[in-house]
Amino acid sequence: MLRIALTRPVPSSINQCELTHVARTPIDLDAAREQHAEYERALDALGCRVERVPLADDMPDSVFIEDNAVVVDEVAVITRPGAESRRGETAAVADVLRRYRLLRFIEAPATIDGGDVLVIGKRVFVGISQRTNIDGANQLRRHLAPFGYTVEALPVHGALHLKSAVTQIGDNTVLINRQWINGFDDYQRVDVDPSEPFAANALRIGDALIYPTMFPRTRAKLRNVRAVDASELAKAEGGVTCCSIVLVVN
Ligand code: CIR
Repeated sequence: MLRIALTRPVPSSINQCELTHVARTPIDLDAAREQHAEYERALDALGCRVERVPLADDMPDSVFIEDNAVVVDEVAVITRPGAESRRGETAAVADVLRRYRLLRFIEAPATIDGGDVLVIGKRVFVGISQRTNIDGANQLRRHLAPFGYTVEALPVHGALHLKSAVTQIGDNTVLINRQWINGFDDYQRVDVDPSEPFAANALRIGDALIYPTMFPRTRAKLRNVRAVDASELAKAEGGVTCCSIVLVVN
């Protein structure tokens, strides 16, 4: 079993990124690139083979590759991102994923960002957000149902994406900000510290978590953490799940 982590370099246009809930502050390109490199080293240290999709320097949000595809063991569904400025990102990601998976495509008028999709076993949770609409959830269901997945749509309030509000941190455990999302009562829930509303985004690799240093209070509740400084990319409203697509190949 091999884990591949697809990443994409930080473009020099990142200061033109989309922003929804975060006020624009200057992003230091060198610092962002150094943090991204640290993130790739963390993936490597946790056993992933890091594979880079070519730089898209004129696409400000292209480093946030998670939004471009939903990948499960059997298929990769290429998204149609909710922000029009991001729709050009997907073609190069599809070209790489084609090596590893059967491809399916979300078509207009549906929109969906990978950040709105949380896969836990055969249950797929889709956040209905400013980026992802009901058509997006329904098309995803049609693509995944043949492989035994169920798709559950739920509204996201106050957060950019579902995975800003909840991520999986153990087989049966989620990290959650209940101000932004309801449900998940079938799981053990670890609440973010109330002073750290953005702290629910953790990237699980095997039994370990890649997790931002910025949230020390919530981090104290977590086990087996590999901490990374993700503060510069956070200014572009990105978290740790957004910067990779992790897939297993046999
Ligand atoms: C955007 O607004 O699309 C980017 N600035 C941030 C995307 C973050 N992606 C994610 O959480 N999956």
